[in-house]
Amino acid sequence: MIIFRKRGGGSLSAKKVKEKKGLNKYPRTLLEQFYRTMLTIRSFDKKVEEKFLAGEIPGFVHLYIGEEAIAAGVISNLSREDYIQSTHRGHGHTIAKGADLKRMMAEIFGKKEGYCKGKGGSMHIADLSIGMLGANGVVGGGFNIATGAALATKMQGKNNVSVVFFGDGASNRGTFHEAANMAAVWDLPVLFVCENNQYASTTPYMTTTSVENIADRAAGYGMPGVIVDGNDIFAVYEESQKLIDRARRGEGPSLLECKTYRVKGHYVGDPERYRTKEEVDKVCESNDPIDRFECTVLDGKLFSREELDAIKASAGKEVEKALEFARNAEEPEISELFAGVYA
Ligand SMILES: Cc1ncc(C[n+]2csc(CCOP(=O)(O)OP(=O)(O)O)c2C)c(N)n1
Ligand SMILES: [Mg+2]
Repeated sequence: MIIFRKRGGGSLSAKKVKEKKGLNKYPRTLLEQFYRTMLTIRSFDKKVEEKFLAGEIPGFVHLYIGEEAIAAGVISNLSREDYIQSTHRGHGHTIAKGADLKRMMAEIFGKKEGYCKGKGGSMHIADLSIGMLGANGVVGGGFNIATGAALATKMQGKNNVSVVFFGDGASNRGTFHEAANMAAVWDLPVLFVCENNQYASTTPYMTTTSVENIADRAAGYGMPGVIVDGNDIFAVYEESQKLIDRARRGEGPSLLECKTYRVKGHYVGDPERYRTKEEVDKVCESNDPIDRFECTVLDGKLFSREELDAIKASAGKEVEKALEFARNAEEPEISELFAGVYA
C-alpha cells in the first residue's frame, strides 16, 4: 500500500495554513535550504539522465528523482561531523551532505578531477571531509559501515550520529538484520532510513517482503520504527529530528521508513516492462515532493513565486557549472589505471 498525504490547500488563509502545518517554527533560512537542496538534486539528476542518454556518461546511473524530500529532510538535521552512508542511488544524499557538485559530476563523467579520479563513477562517490562515507554498489553494503562508524563515535565519546539510507529491497539482506541487532544491543547512535520506493529493480515490494511495513521490523530488534510520508519534507524533517536527537542522547538506534515511489526506471535505460505508465502517472499525480513544498509555502505566504523562481534559477546555474567543469575535465591517464587498486 502506498501512503501519501494529499497536498494542502486552497481556501485556508495564509495564517491558518502556517498554523496547520506548524510552519511558524521554521526559520526562513531552513525553508530555503529545503527547497534549494531538493532543486539541486532534481536538476543534477535531470542533467545526468540527459547526458547519459546522449552517450556522454559511461557505466550505470540510478536517479533519485521524486525521492528528494528524504535526503534533504533527514540530512538537514545533521552537522558536518555526523556520518551518512548511501546506496547505489546516492546522488541525492551526497548533494544534501554538501559534496562538491563539480567533483561529483566529473566522477560520473569518468574524469580525473572526479571524487575517485574518474575510476568509481556514480556508485562510489565518498567525501570523508563532510562525513559522507560513500555510495555503495552492493545492495545492503552500507549497514555495517554506518554501524561501525557509530560504534567508533561512541567509543571516542563524541555525540555524533550515523545515518544509513537503504531501499526496501536492501531490508531483505542479512546485513540489515545483523547491523540492526548489534546497534540495538550496544545502543549505538544509528538512524536506519528506509526509502521504500515500492520496487527493488523489477520486483514490487509486496512480492518480496514478508511485512506490510519495513518499520514493523524494528520491533524485532527492540528499537522504535516510525513510518512517514517520504514525499512531505516537513514530515521527514520532523520525524527524523526526533530519532536523531534520541540517538544523540545515547538512547540508541531507530528505524524511519519513508514511503515514496520510484518515479524513474531502476536505472537510466530501464525498459520498465514490469509496470505500466498508468501506474506511474496515477501514483505521481500531485505527489511530487518539490511541488508539494511549493504549494505549502505559497499557501502560507512564506515565499512568493518570484522568490522561489530565483532560488530555482540559482540551483540550476550551479548544476550547469558542474556540468561544464565535468565536460572540460581531463580523462585519467592510462598509466594511472592500477593506482589505488589493492589486491
Ligand atoms: C548484493 C547485491 N545484490 C544485487 C544487486 C543488484 N541490484 C542493484 S540495485 C538492486 C535493487 C535494490 O532495491 P532497493 O534496495 O529497494 O533500492 P532502490 O533501487 O529501489 O533504491 C539490485 C537487486 C547488487 N547491486 N548487490
Ligand atoms: Mg526500492
